[in-house]
Amino acid sequence: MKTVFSPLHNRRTATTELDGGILIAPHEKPSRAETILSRVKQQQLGDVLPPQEFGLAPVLRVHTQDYVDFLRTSWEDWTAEGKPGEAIPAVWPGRGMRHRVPKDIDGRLGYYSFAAETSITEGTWEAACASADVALTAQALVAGGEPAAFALCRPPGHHAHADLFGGYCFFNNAAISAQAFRDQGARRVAVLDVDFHHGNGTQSIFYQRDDVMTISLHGDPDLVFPHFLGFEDETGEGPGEGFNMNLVYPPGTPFGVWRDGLETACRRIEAYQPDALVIALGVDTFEHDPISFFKLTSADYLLMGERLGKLKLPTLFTMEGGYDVDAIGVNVVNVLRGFESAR
Ligand code: OKP
Ligand code: MG
Ligand code: ZN
Repeated sequence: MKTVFSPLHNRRTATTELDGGILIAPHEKPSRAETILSRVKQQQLGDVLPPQEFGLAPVLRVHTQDYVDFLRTSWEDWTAEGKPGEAIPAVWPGRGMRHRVPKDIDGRLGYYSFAAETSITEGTWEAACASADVALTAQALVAGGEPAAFALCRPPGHHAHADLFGGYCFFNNAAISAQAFRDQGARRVAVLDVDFHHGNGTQSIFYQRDDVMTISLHGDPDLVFPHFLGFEDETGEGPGEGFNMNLVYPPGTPFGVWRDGLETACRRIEAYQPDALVIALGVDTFEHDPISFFKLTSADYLLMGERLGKLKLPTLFTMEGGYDVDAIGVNVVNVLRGFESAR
């Protein structure tokens, strides 16, 4: 399958992540994408293409205009105030407070975020735009008849809501792509999130809709990020009731257990009969991932890919998490090769 990749991912080079009360070097770093790209080439997965530019119209199908404007200007607004470091939110509209957009940049950072680990930096906007273009270019390949394509997105996207950044995510590349499939005539689209973390942004964007089904397998949010969404009783709302599924697992979960959830998810997708499938592909389910607690091995990713391939659906993979950089290339390409072996 073809891979879409942009060197502009490199415009996002944050130096800080708030973790454990100190600022650490971010887990979500440029070498992640470069390592995956090297493995794609070394394993000859297929051609590597640059993205086309789609502009903001397809992004605005999923994100609000005011959020997009905020992201575009936030670094400028931050530096104009003479702030010495990276732009980190530190205040939020808590319970009982007003949900209105303040003028001040500190206020707007809080209004448009749900977490503080993710700093906005010079180049973040450019990288986020390039990441969306990567997803949309791969989506166009699949819409144009390719059986599958790999969008090597960075920064990732699945935590981003219509108007919230956080969890290393700014634009929700999987949601933007799912909406693009719909806008190009797909009747139903399924988004399956196999990243270790709950795809809270994707869930939230489609929660009241039955035309995009969202399913996520993830670590129990009672114990891990994003903490405030992703429980199994969240099944959708209004017309969307029955079209969101969360499959939650405890610390130490091995592939033998996780795979039952994958099977449940795949059967639900088969019953839904979508015209296209988007896989939010994170490999932070890996046994040695530094921030996660599942126990998948590198060989397990081949089996994961095989099951996904058996769905026999036009499939777009968008890159999400995975923080053991030494293994990330092997694990990602194992999913994609496993997928192809089943077709
Ligand atoms: C992004 B993606 C580490 C806390 C990390 C943020 C996790 C974001 C994950 N001590 N909190 O889903 O891989
Ligand atoms: Mg997930
Ligand atoms: Zn993750």
